[in-house]
Amino acid sequence: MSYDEVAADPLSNPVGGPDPDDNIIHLFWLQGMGCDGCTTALLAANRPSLEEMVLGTVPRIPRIILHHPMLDDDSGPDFMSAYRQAVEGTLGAPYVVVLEGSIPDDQSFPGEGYFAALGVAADAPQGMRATGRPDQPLRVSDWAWAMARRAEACFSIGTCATWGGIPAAAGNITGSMGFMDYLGREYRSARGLPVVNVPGCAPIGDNFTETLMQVLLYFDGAVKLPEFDELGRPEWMFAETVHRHCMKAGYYEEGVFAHEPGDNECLVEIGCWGPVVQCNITERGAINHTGGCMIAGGACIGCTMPGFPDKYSPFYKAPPGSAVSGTVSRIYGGGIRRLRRLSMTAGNHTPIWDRADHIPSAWGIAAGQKTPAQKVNAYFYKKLQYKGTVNHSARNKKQPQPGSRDILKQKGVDMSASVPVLGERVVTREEL
Ligand code: FSX
Repeated sequence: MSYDEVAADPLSNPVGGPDPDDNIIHLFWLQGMGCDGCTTALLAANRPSLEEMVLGTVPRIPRIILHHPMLDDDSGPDFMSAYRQAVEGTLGAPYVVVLEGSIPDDQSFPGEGYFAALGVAADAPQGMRATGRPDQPLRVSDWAWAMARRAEACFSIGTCATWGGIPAAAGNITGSMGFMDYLGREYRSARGLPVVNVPGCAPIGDNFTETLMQVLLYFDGAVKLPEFDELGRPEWMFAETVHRHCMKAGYYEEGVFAHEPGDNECLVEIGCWGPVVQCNITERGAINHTGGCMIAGGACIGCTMPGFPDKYSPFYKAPPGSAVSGTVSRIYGGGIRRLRRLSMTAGNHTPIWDRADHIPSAWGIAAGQKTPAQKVNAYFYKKLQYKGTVNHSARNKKQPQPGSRDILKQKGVDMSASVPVLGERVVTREEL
């Protein structure tokens, strides 16, 4: 069942929910050509966290039995036996497969060559290619192919597993590719799903755990199948560009640009591709809604995109398109910025002192000290602002001038004696 078919009947659940008496699901982690950053991202996830998933504390989600080459207690044949049972169909429970890192093209090697391995020939399930000695490593590419057939769903975590990523960049000899590329366009899991893709180098851990939870909730019948885009990404995470939610986007709008990484301003002129990159890091942050590339002062290098890294390199150069958009932004943004400064200055002063010649605090400009630009801006701005509604500017003018003790003192009033202010007697500090 494809995404399209499921979308036509969103609550369809072709296999049914997990057995409530046996509410577990195995998660087999495969590591291809990567840097283990995806595992680090998984460990940093907290909505939900790996701990919550393996403890089975997420409502309506089966408890996850994690099989991970780096995180498992077991090793050797004890660790590999569950992988073998999954391929042979004797595991006794459903499972999903998660691939981290890309699949190298070691299938092209006749015989025993490999770039990424898991287990040895002695661990091989029936039918898996295992040549040579019993201690000969088994290829991850063979495991991925053998396990995908019975998997409830297959996930790519990270850009390497999704599109090929750095191991597929120019000059790499491994011929690496993404999980979807490897399994083929027609691949569907036991539940009818194509490979689910959660890119990013490294990915946001929460993007992965949230997607996994959404798919498991769908299997449970609790929710509709989540929306995925035409590239198999969670649509709600990757539809928007980095720039749209970037905390530095306001600088771009006003035509103010950073000169070096770490500067506060928009980073587009020092190599940021955020305006054309689909990623939610500026919304979600890296870990626990904190940090992330632009938040930490780093330019977006397009790491979630299929074209990464070659279509976004060299990372230190500004994207060619930014020369045009940046120049336009400097011209109109510069004007907008100056007008906003006028409004900001006005907004930083209280209306009660607008007519006074003596200002008792920092948030007022003496009437005689306003610049012509401030006066003109205030006049027309207020006209437009209050048009068709209550004119608070006019009402402010009818307000009595407050009797600040500072102003009274400047006017020569004896401040050692109590004074009447607005008809009331104000006592001195000494009298208090
Ligand atoms: Fe790739 Fe994973 Fe980049 Fe690394 O292992 S997505 S190199 S940060 O983390 O595969």
